Amino acid sequence: MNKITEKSAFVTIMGLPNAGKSTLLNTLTGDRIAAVTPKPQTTRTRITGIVTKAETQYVFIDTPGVVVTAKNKLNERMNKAVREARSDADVIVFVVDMTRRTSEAEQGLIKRFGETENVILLLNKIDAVKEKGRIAERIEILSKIYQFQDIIPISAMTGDGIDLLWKTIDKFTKISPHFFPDDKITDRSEESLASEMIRERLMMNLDDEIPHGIAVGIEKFSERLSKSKSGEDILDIEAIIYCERESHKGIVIGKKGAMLRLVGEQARRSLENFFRIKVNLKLWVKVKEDWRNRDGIINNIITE
Ligand SMILES: Nc1nc2c(ncn2[C@@H]2O[C@H](COP(=O)(O)OP(=O)(O)OP(=O)(O)O)[C@@H](O)[C@H]2O)c(=O)[nH]1
Ligand SMILES: [Mg+2]
Repeated sequence: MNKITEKSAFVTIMGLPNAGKSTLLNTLTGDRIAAVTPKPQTTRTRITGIVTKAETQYVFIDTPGVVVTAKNKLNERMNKAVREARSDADVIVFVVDMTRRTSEAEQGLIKRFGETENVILLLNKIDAVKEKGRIAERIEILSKIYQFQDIIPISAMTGDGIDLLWKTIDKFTKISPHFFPDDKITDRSEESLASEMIRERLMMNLDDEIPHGIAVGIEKFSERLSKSKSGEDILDIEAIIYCERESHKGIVIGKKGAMLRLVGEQARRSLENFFRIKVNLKLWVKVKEDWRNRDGIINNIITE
């Protein structure tokens, strides 16, 4: 591509926990880059998804849901990741969950947008909204608080409204060289993607309290090429699941190892689909007390 005609746009995806930000990232990129679960505070760091269409490169930055009252250092780091991603943006897409009523927290975040920021309001999950009057009602409340560049009802899950979102984002592209190679889809390492896929499966299967205290560290990630032509190549992945208490460790392992087997089986399938190679996955569980307040672990496992 001729450098002079190249364009790019940095698009930061922001919102409260569980609004559907990571679902939106995955829909826009067409890849399962970010973990998605029904539990709030799934995303813990900024995750970049890159889409290059002809001369234009779109860099989408999925961020953790803003935690209004941070309870630990991990929460503080999450909010810092949002601030940083926000300052890099050509345009911010602010995602709200239309299956819930607007909250003080939602309105508080919107009030804090500055005049010089470009913000598009996305009314997400409209597939699940039965009374369509709620859409007009929400627009009325939120547009009084801030002058959005645009307001678009979407379903990040079904793709409804996403074409219009692409067209709207196009208005914010700038002449600029591409920041990433045109075939790159994310800035996350393969290890980090693998760790998120495993954590996603843990969050989906474990009851409410434990998932937030879980972290997954990848110890081994290496390909074994088949010695024979007819044989299959294998990706060996070994991971440690960190939890905060001995009692949690028991739950993660489950009766006679049932939970760990279930999570391992589901994670292996996600990994095989994503990396398109046979995966040999080994999981261990370790206790690291109060790791969400320990910088070393947060640095090594969450934000690497
Ligand atoms: N019905 C419906 N559900 C959706 C839609 N988008 C997301 N969801 C669901 O909402 C839940 C949260 O989605 P995520 O994408 O993980 O939300 P998030 O904003 O990234 O959440 P955090 O990372 O915790 O801040 C999941 O159960 C999704 O399947 C949508 O358009 N329609
Ligand atoms: Mg998320």
